[in-house]
Amino acid sequence: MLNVGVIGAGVMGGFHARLFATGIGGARLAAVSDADPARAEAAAAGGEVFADGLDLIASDAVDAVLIAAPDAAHHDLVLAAIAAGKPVLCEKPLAATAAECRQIVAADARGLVTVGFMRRFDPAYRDMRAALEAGQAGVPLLLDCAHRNQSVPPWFSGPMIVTNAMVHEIDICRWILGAEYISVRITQVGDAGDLLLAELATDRGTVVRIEVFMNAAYGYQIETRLVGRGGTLVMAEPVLGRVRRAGVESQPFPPDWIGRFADSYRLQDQAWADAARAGTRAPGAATARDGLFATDYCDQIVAIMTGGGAGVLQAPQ
Ligand code: ISE
Repeated sequence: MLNVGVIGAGVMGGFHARLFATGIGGARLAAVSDADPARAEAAAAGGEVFADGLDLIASDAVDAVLIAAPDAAHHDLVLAAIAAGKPVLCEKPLAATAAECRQIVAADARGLVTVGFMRRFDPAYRDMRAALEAGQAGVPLLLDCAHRNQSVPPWFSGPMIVTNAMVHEIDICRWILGAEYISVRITQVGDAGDLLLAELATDRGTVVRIEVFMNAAYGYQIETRLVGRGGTLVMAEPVLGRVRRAGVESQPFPPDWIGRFADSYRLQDQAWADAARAGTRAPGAATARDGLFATDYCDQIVAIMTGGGAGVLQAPQ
């Protein structure tokens, strides 16, 4: 049995803690830490409670660590888990800056670090990647993505549309195509700064087009279409149950990403726990290096967005 400690008991930490307390085979929730003791206690479901994540990492009761603390704390916590020799699953981003990610990559010689890009475990994305690999679309020309949130809180500021939201497409499109980005053109639509279009060229010739709309109002939705020379792949969206009423059929959207990706988080956490028990890495999971690439590309995109809207992207080192 793998004893998992969860650091952070906010929305994501609380969600992961529930998964390990109730539904991940071969693993159990051993401990939770949070600066707010009541929140930690509520999420711990009877496990040990710590005020400081570093104490949780050092505890003999914890075999593996899941980090869902605020982004700025990731770097120190991940390095502490590596130093303790414990497998660690860190929510994205791996760290707040590319320089911090680089330190983690350098320290992670044993490959203990996994970054929580959970879309890599989403059955719909996996199907699309497998279909592409099986030649169903031929040569991929365009990967067209939309990422819409119902609304964002007031503290969600300018660059976060890239570093907090678009970062998922930056990672998953690299993963689907096996390609790196070489340039980007950004269009900010409207005055509110809540709709962004990015057109990225890749080194394999495919164009990646990403719409991120943070205040789409109607619900949370992810749409992805891969147009190839030999066929088009349209990503399936989970159907939440249709309502037929008064001559109309309607289909609800989830209010947020947990509704859309609950299954992906579960599959990710299960695969990570299985691999941690076996002393290996979960196939397909994002490594520390993938975390560095995502953060580095996002930093470059933010700089380009601020400085005019189009520019060359350097391969992260
Ligand atoms: C949020 O932080 C996430 O990580 C979600 O997966 C993403 O879809 C959302 O746009 C972000 O704000």
